Amino acid sequence: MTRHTTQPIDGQKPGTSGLRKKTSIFMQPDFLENFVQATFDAVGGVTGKTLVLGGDGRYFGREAAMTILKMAAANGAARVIVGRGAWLSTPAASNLIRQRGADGGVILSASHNPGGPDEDFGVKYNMSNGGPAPESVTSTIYDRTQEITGYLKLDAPDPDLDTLGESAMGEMVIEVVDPVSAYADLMETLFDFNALRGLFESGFRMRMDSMCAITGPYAVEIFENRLGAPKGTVTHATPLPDFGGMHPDPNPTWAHELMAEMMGESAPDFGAASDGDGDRNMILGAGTYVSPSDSLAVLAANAHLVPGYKDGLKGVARSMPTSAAADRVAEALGLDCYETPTGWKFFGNLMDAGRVSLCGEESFGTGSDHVREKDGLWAVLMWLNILAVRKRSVAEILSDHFARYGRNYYSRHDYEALPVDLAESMLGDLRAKLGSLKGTQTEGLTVESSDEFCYTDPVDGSVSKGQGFRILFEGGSRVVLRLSGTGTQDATLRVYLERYAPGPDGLDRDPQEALAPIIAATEALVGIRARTGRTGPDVIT
Ligand code: VG1
Ligand code: CO
Repeated sequence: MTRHTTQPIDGQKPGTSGLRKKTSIFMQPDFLENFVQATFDAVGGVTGKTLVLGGDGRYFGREAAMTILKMAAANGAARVIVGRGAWLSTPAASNLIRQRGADGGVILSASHNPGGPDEDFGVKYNMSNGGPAPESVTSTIYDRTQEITGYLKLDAPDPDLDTLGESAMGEMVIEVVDPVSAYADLMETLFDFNALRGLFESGFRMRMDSMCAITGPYAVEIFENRLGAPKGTVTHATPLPDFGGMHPDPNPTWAHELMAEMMGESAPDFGAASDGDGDRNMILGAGTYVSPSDSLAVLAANAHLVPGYKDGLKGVARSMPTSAAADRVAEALGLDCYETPTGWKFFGNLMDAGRVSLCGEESFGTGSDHVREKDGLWAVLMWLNILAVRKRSVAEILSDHFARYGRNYYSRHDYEALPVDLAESMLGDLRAKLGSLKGTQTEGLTVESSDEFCYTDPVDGSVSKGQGFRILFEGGSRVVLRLSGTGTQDATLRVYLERYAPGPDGLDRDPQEALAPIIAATEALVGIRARTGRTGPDVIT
């Protein structure tokens, strides 16, 4: 055991999902070590514990894994289960923690943020339930980073992370496992693999874009090897340290190659993409884009067709900015529906307590209680299984859904790289006038209510304040505004727009056009363009 003296480093406050920084900051002396020691301390030490370790293969991941192994050994951990090459997708890490009964895990990823020496890196701690540490733990981690004076790190040679099997580091066992197999096996327990093989045998064409990120090996194993999809179904299938220069965020802007193929002539029947660490998904049909909020609703309505959910769902949860499309399904099915703050960590208690089995976020995240993270490939398999049973196209399933439940037109507008002061003062001014907005008329809309979302966890009673500004208009339209908690520099303003159309008419409009009055009303009330000088959002999803 070797003790190194250190001193607190500013800026180690975990955000929406772990600590994310420029890679160069993570590579500065003691930066990673301080955060990891603070994390170990915050969870009561790791003496005698078993941990899972892995990440999305981005630049600095392998080096970070080596450091964390040496620290775990010096801190007395009994065993660390590592994905070969320090690779594990986020949902696969969650699964391993649960399946192996580990005490927790460290995930090395900045998720959908780009990777490389000049891009982003991240570290996240997950608990023994397999889910991200709750706010009570992340705030203890942060407190600890501000008072840290030393960390423990074994002076040992770098371990071999490329050979499966066990080795010793000091008193600790390092177990290198295949990152894919346990996860792929779990998927076989949830989905009808025979039906899916039949689907591909019948000539069904799919394109899966892994965006040079971690799902490549998982998707090749599941779709091509186990389900018989033609070789080459999965593109960008090799995880690269810089994601091949791609921005591994599965949305129409960043997955533009896939979009072009799916919107073009002779498009495949089904298209999907996932993000850096494999927890996000985008779903497409030939000529059809499925918004994530609608995807959650469709999965809720059809889950009983999938073997793993044949007895029905326990309940449904969505993050507050996610559209209420899933609420309508929950109501029809008589299910409880929960509204949580942004970030998967808020779903964990609800799943552990058996209150919900399906969760989703508008940010291309969907998942169930099979793990405690959102799960990109799981969502793709859910859609495939539903398509195989219903024998309808993605477009038909979507239009059936809207005809039955109505349509929640929805879009998110992101304004990136805003000066932090400007973004904060804009929202500060909005906060100041929140109480007086009721009754305001603008652009033909009347404000019905407005508030700042505060969440009380129904399981443990913990309270999370300041989780986004909501302005509701009469008639059920709304806008939500909040600042991103995953960026690594400047501020990103997220504006979430929603309008409900009950049908039967007006269900196939362009969302931007359907939302135009709300976009205009938001500008009148908040003045985003006026104050930032921008002419429009940087990313529209
Ligand atoms: C974003 C999304 C949020 C998601 C989070 C982590 O957070 O909006 O819904 O849970 O990313 O996803 P923010 O604070 O930037 O809005 V991932 O795939 O980056 O772990
Ligand atoms: Co992610």
